[in-house]
Amino acid sequence: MCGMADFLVTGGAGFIGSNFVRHVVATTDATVTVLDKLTYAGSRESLAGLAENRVTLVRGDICDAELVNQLMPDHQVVVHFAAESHNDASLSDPTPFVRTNLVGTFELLEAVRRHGTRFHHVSTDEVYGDLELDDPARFTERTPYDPSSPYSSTKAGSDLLVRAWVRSFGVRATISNCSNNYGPYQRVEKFIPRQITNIIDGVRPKLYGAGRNVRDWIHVADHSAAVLRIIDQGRLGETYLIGADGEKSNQEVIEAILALMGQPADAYDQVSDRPGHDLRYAIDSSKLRSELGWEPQYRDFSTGLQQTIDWYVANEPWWRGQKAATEAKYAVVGR
Ligand code: NAD
Ligand code: TDX
Repeated sequence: MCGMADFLVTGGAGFIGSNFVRHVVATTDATVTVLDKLTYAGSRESLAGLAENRVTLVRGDICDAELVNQLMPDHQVVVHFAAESHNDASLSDPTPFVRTNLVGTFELLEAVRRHGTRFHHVSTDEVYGDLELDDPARFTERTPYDPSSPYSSTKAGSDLLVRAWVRSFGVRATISNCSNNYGPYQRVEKFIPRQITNIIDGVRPKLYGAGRNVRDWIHVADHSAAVLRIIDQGRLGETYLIGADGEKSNQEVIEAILALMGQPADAYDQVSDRPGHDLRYAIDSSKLRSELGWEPQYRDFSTGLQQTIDWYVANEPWWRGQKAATEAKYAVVGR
């Protein structure tokens, strides 16, 4: 590294992190260092085409205290996306979830404490557990924490570490908890890209259980813009929920993908359910909208979904190498 970069983006070679880096490059003059371990979930190709004088990739682990401390003085803001992020993987082996999500966040907090660096922690609505299908309630910043899976419990723990470091040590941090993202560069292990790439391969999409579970979908570009807005204008120590009023059952999402890809509405298979499967997530993002004036740009799910399908059709070299190994892991658990 030479010179001062504005942002240190952990997990910037992953799905949301790489979209965030592209958003920063497109909408600001800032420079970015990406710190990413390049696990199975990260790839250099997700940052392809970005100017070298704007974005530098450092391959490394957020649990590596020495490396993290070395990078800190050269950066003004840490934007922390790095995590083990897949619920199904956390059921097969929780070990890296505890390490990266808890210990990794701890090491970053210790480094920003030492150097006085501004910190933004990216988290998930799953920390609040789940809602009943017929419950009119949505999650707010005041909803009690009640995570279900090894993934969401380690994310909840990381949020609590951030809150404690703010209160105990005066760390200058904000937290955002976002709903389910979709868009380009998402690993094919996740629901929407898995089904799009299945259909491209002539394989029937796989719906867990009856498909009644509801997720609150937001386009990744809207998430990126919200994170940047919170970094610019958010109040220190505060949590902001990010969501775009996109509640849909998994069955509705599969049927939408099938329709846009010219397949019959019933051309999918029901497979065994995920153990402990959260029923419904729903975000009330009125604090973010009223305090910081953020609004989602993608209001029509089928438009965002069509663009996402087009991206996977056009970018097969990006995902082809992941597909067989991902499906082999699902085959082991019968999903
Ligand atoms: P992802 O799995 O696509 O990317 C994670 C990235 O972190 C990868 O590039 C990986 O190589 C990197 N990484 C993992 N362990 C690391 C370590 N120890 N050190 C350095 N880098 C490491 O995940 P994503 O879907 O882009 O999620 C990013 C963040 O957003 C996560 O914190 C996740 O909890 C949160 N989030 C995700 C969603 C969603 O719908 N995907 C929704 C809300 C919040
Ligand atoms: O093949 C599938 N069939 C299916 O029905 C897969 C992979 C998933 N599903 C269901 C399970 C969920 O109800 O679709 C829904 C979405 O599944 P995932 O894409 O695995 O996401 P989810 O478990 O909801 O978590 C996601 O949103 C919150 C991200 O992976 C997390 O990182 C984020 O915190």
